[in-house]
Amino acid sequence: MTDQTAYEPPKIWTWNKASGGRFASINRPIAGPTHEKELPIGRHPLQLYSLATPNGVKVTVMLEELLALGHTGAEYDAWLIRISEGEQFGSGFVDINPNSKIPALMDRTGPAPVRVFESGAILLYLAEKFGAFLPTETKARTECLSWLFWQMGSAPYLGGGFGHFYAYAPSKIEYAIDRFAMETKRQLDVLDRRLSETQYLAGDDYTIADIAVWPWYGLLALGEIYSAGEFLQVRDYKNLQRWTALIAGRPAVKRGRMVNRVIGDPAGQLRERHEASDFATKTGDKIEAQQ
Ligand SMILES: N[C@@H](CCC(=O)N[C@@H](CS)C(=O)NCC(=O)O)C(=O)O
Repeated sequence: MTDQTAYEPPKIWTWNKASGGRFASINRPIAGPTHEKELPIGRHPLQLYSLATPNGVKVTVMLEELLALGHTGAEYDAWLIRISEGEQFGSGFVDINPNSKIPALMDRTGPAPVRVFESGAILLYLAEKFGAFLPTETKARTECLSWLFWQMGSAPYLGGGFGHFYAYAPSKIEYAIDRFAMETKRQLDVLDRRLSETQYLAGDDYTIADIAVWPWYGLLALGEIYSAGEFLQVRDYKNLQRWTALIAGRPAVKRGRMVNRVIGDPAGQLRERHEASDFATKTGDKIEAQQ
């Protein structure tokens, strides 16, 4: 490892060494596919290619919420994309998301398939398609979209900034951890103050804003990402804690969290989801018991 305090950037950056740290093996400075690989297609109108990271969980929670509301057109196949094995760089995946990141959705409902990438765009697409979890009145809709876009702009500081330097970087750099812990706590305070005024982020109703924010900031508030609950003193944010618990209790959130999950308690892992009944019959513990 280079001594970070002594590092002088060269005139031109070149990709000549592994950066170290978790996920270093999948990082590249170029886009595009690395290999030919078609994606599987199941029998439902919606085909999701994902993994149960916070960005992936937003979409599976949304789909489970839509199904719980009775929207049968939201039936979906959720295929696993193992990002640590570079599956996001397969040609079929890149055709759906040129940015090579999960989640990616293909809507095959109509004669011409529609691709959607970026989790916020997927939530908005589904909310508009089914007329759910997005207010129609201008002021309320705008508030909802403001929080949705807040999440999309803010979470990279939490994940790519704080989470990366606190949990994944090969060495602990005080400057970087301080900078991003400061920003993360500020963001937690933004949410806590907002949730002192309203039940949900956009107002009285549960919307795609909550569905986008919860898998990042709710899970952080529960101490479930980056093992950072104590470090960031997340219990202090009382209104955030109230909202986090409220959403964690929703059955669709519990199901959505299980889809495309490959870590943790086997009973909480549904690696691929093709039918609603898979939650009862195909979780990791059931598969292990059959072997
Ligand atoms: N802004 C994107 C971010 C998606 C994203 O960062 N996905 C990560 C997992 S959470 C990923 O696929 N990483 C693989 C890679 O960077 O190669 C979204 O919200 O959809």
